[in-house]
Amino acid sequence: MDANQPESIIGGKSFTAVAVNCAAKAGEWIKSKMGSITQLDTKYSMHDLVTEVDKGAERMIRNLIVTHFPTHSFLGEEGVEPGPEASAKALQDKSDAEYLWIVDPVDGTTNYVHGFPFFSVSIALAHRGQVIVGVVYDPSKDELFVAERGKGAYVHGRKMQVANESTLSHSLLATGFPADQHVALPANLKSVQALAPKVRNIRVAGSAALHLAYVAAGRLSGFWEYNLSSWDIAAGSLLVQEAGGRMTDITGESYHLGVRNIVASNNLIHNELIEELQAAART
Ligand code: 2AM
Ligand code: CA
Repeated sequence: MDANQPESIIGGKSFTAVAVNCAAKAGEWIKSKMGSITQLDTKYSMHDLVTEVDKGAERMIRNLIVTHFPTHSFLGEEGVEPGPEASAKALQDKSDAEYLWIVDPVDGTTNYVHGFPFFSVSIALAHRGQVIVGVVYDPSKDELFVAERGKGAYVHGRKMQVANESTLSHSLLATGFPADQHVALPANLKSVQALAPKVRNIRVAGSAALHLAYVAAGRLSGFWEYNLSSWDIAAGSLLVQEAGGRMTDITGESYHLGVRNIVASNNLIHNELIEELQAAART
């Protein structure tokens, strides 16, 4: 073994193996609990739900990660107070971490509660602020999306490649309706109104992480959403990049963990998509 090789490379395989193991275990458990929710709480607003399953799944994932990597840091949605300020501060507080696991135990909780089978477990590992492993697991379809930096993105062993649409008019996009009813929701409704006539169609399926995995898999040409948190995006960002896509914020700035207004695409439509989003924001 080369002593000069960074630990991220030496340990790369086992990091990914642990991430996959956590996602698979938590995903199976989440699925087994579907339809048996006894307590439903709201967080930031009546649109922002949390269940005992979100909390239990995060505990399960955190325990597994701590067992394998006791020196690593952990940022999970359920360990942070609700609301955008608390999310941003929690990430800022961990900005010195060498290795940081960023976890959303159930991305798409509203779907989960309603039995709409589009939710996921999202697990990322960042090394000095850069995502090096991203895993998104969809227990409803038993689809596991995995990316390692520099090694490609795979769904059940098949290499993923983003879609090849080169214009918005041929594109299938996805977005999300934010929980914040005052600023982010009206802003995104303007975007939808501007883009809907210009694209093939728009889907709003309710899990940002899974939408990003679908961009990576070439099932969506692009995705945008406002006011997301690091745990909604981190794992999916690497899937998209490793599948040949592009990740920026709405101004075109390259993706980093602090980005909340995310634009993901197959690269080919990216500039056109950003121009339309910015034009809509000016109206
Ligand atoms: P969640 O299910 O983990 O909360 C749906 O548009 C997307 O927005 C989902 O990824 C959902 O993640 C996320 N989301 C829901 N409420 C949110 C909030 N208050 N702040 C940020 N993201 C939220
Ligand atoms: Ca969640």
